[in-house]
Amino acid sequence: MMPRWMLPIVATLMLGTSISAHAATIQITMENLVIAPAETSARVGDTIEWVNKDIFAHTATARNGDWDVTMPPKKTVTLVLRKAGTIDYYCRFHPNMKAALSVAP
Ligand SMILES: [Cu+2]
Repeated sequence: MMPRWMLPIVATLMLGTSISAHAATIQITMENLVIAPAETSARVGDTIEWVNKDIFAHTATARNGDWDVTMPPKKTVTLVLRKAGTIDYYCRFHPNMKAALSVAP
């Protein structure tokens, strides 16, 4: 049992946690060989949701090697951002498909 006086402190801590954990889910579409939007801003902890609307596979391949995600046709693949920075990425199958992701800490 914790002492009664600690209860408000514990409640405040829990509230603080839920306020800071405002991670967003950001959708990026791949359709007709185009990544839209081409530039996306996000924060560490956010989830990127790539939606492949094409009938062939695409990838989101970070040029700095941080991640390489494959989207099968008509599928959505998610990635939780763990690192800050500006990441240029492209599709390995269609190198003309390019986009950038700015991840704030
Ligand atoms: Cu592609």
